[in-house]
Amino acid sequence: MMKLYWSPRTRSFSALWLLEETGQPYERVLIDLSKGAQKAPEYLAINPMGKVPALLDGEATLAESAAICAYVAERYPKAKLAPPLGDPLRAKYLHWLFFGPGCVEPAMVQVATKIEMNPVAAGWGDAQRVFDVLDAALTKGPWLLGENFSAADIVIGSGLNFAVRLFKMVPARPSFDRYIDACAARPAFQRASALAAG
Ligand SMILES: N[C@@H](CCC(=O)N[C@@H](CS)C(=O)NCC(=O)O)C(=O)O
Repeated sequence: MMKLYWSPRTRSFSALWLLEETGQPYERVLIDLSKGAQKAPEYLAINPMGKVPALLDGEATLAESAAICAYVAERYPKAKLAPPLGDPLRAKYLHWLFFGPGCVEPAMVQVATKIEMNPVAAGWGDAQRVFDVLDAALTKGPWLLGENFSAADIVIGSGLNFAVRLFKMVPARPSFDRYIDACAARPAFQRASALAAG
């Protein structure tokens, strides 16, 4: 059985939500950040970054929340959380999956820290552009791939939920509200939220 190393109220949320979407059994292993458990040598052997989440699956280990979402979506194809190889929808799936850690995450950090960067040099441009692009992509919906919900929605939906609803770092927009509401209406999201509340 897969083991998810996690902690409440952290970026573990997307991995939790995705595992709940698969309906597969998995074990949660709490890493107590307040006690520094993330720096224990046994945990650093799983994720040398000393951060949650991380996943153990037999002999395989990985970290980085978006990578865990991609891995688990491929591991359980019956859950239909990733377009299969050869499906043209896979192009947009990968685009949005990488847009999460590559653009949304640094844009959120930029909003929180107010650090100014040269937008030509910064891979995400600037926060305004990232949220404008997401706004346009989400205006049609219901999901990033149209009618097909995917792991990319879990990565982007978790990030937007944190940025717009939980931390109110990014102003709400009609497309964000509709999308976050659609994410939050999913039973797996609700189960993950209950777990993540600690
Ligand atoms: N890029 C990582 C970021 C993970 C991350 O920053 N986790 C934080 C909690 S939200 C953490 O474990 N912090 C503990 C520490 O740095 O000591 C991912 O997406 O999984």
